Amino acid sequence: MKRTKISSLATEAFLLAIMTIVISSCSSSTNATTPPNTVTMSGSQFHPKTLTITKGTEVTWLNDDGVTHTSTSDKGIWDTKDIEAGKSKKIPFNTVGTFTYVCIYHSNMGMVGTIIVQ
Ligand SMILES: [Cu+2]
Repeated sequence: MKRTKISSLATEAFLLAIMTIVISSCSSSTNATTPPNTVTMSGSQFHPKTLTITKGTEVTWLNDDGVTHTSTSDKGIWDTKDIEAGKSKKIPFNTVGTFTYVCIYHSNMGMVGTIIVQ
């Protein structure tokens, strides 16, 4: 009887551990901790690929990858130049419009994005 109680406690502890892992992995996959107006660079892709902001706000590009990336307007409007792993750069957007951009190193891998300013 005593043995049964111990094993059920162990089972509860195990289930609690699993639930904690599931909950924490869910919150990271939904980017709950990502600040607004931020484009994360990971897996040599921009996340989100299209970001809509209001005129007058800054967009932060955050490099969450192991390699250097850039955010470079394909019309020459802005260029963050190199953003090293773990670093970030901000660009202000004061003009309404749709702006496409690339990472100069990985555009051939589909590392392209769009900022829509309203
Ligand atoms: Cu890149």
